[in-house]
Amino acid sequence: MFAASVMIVATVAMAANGSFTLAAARRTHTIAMDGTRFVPETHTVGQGDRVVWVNKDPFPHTATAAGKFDSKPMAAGDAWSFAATEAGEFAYVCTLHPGMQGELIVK
Ligand SMILES: [Cu+2]
Repeated sequence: MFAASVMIVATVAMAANGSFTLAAARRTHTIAMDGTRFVPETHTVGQGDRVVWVNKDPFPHTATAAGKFDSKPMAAGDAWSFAATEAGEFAYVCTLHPGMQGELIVK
């Protein structure tokens, strides 16, 4: 039993190391949904980077660029991530609050 526990720990450590190597090459960016706004409203990322939207409001939001990406409704406190593989300038909205607009620029 003891030996099996050690093996599990070693496997987790290797996975953590692999994730760290990927994170160094491709950054992760966080955009908050806060006060019915995207913060920041415009954000530039590198192609291949990961973008994480975090809903800090006490009600649902979406991050939706028609035909490009769609978080679907995210409950309070939820996070949704998207790999920005395609270069371009993507205007997006919250479909639940159409005045809530953002732009993701992927270079
Ligand atoms: Cu919203």
